[in-house]
Amino acid sequence: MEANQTFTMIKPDAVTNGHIGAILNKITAAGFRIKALKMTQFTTGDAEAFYAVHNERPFFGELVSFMTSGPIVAAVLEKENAVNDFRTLIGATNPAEAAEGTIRKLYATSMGENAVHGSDSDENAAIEIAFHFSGREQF
Ligand code: 3AN
Repeated sequence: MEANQTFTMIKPDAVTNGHIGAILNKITAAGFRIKALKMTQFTTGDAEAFYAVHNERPFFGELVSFMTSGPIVAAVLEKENAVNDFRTLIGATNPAEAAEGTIRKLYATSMGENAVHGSDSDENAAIEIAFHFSGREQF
């Protein structure tokens, strides 16, 4: 299968709780290659734009306020079947329902503060990668 890319963020809860290294380790151990990586922080405007698809959802305000509450680590990951394989590695949105051994099962605290983001399609991965990284930041 052809290698493709997905986009991830280690969210403010996991950064604050000291899980950056452990999460990156799990990602590379699962066969993903890191093609871009940076620590950054969303402004309110950035977060509202990034999550615009959710702006009618009841948790939108909570989501924006959480995602701007501290730094994140953004990354571009490459692997065969990257989008789907990464969703499997991170587990269900609600950590209580996430499978054993998944990143959310290990490191997430709640449905909102769920440790990591993973793109849900190739199309959205491309949009999310372009949102965070210029061409010269991708290797
Ligand atoms: P996923 O991140 O698994 O693709 P989505 O796309 O349904 O999940 O939701 C995007 C983000 O919105 C989630 N990662 C989570 O932080 C937040 N979120 C989703 N559902 C809820 C909820 N019921 N309450 C609070 N936050 C939520």
